[in-house]
Amino acid sequence: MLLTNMTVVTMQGVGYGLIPDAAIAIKAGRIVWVGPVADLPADLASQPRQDLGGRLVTPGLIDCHTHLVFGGNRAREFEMRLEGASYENIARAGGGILSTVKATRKATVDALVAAALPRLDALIAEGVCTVEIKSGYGLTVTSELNMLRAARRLGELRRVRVRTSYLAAHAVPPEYSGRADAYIDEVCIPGLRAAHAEGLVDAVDGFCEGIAFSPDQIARLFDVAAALGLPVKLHAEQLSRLGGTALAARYSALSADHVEYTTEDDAKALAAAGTVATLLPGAFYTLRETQIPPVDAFRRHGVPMALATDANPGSSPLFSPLLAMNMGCTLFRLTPAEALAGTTRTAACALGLDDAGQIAPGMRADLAVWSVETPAELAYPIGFNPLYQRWFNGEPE
Ligand code: DI6
Ligand code: FE
Repeated sequence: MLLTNMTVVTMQGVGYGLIPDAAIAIKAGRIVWVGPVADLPADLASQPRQDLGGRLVTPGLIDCHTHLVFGGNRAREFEMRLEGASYENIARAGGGILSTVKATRKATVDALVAAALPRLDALIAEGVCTVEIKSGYGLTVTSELNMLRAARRLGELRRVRVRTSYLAAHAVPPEYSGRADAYIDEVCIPGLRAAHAEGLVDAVDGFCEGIAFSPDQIARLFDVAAALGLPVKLHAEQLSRLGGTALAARYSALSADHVEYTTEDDAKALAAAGTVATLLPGAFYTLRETQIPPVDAFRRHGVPMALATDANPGSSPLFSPLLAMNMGCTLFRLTPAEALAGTTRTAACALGLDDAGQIAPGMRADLAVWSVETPAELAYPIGFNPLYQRWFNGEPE
């Protein structure tokens, strides 16, 4: 198959890597050639063609941080925050994450899948081809495994690639109240071994925060992940500075996520470790935070920045990667090119994937075709979706 008559945003090298009047050749789900149509090799020129009408083609989007699988919703908590309660106070009073835990424990795998499908469809409708999905609302071995089984099932029901993260270290459940260490030893670690044995874990995640787990507790879990050969990532420095970013760097994490309270020294450590900083403006917006992640320090030290929805029922009920890009620009002052890199090339790094997020020979043919003229038009509008067509694994829909 040969795609022609488009501008390709390769996301190769620095910036967009634009190729005007381009062609892309696809074979067996992979890109085999991309370049100006004038340079097309003769053997490819005779392939069946699809004319894309002068549109813009980017890599299929990658949402590298979501909590798409959960039971219930937190609309009441939204109202409580508007009445003056804070996110942390609600959490400490047993609401917040723990209220979603109650609903998630009651749900069957089928019910979790059914509830998550429309959320996943919202991402797909905006050109998402790869999505990361975390556990973390079960907090028992069985319920965490069920969340991951639901995530895997979603990847079978839709034409999308799902990468799972095991996030049992998300909150201390009521039955372990005041005994976070015992929870790590008795649930998180055995649950990780069980989930890994079932092939359910692509990465291990944690929430390093005053309302969740300390760096030492997370480190014990990460030691087990390392022994199992699993990569790690971490919710770090979202609401306060506990040293989670430095911990993530020490374990050569794929990513440190949120990172609002990360410092310049932390940025240096991330750069040295090759760890991505994943920015989550949906949570910043929802919680009306004021501490902006140190984007300038990340730039100065060459820390790659990813950008994701953090789609979840509490701190970031955001199911639009395009709006995440707009928020990344407006709230965090990313350039539109950084925002697009954050949802393509760098998002792939944050998931440890080397075959997605760029348009180049050897990459998966996951593409998003947009009815726009320039790539900045993706991040610029609010609540408008210019997706024309999505290609997944070399097939259009
Ligand atoms: N940080 C987040 O943004 C989500 N989890 C986390 O550790 C929020 C989860 C929730 O509020 O339900
Ligand atoms: Fe999160």
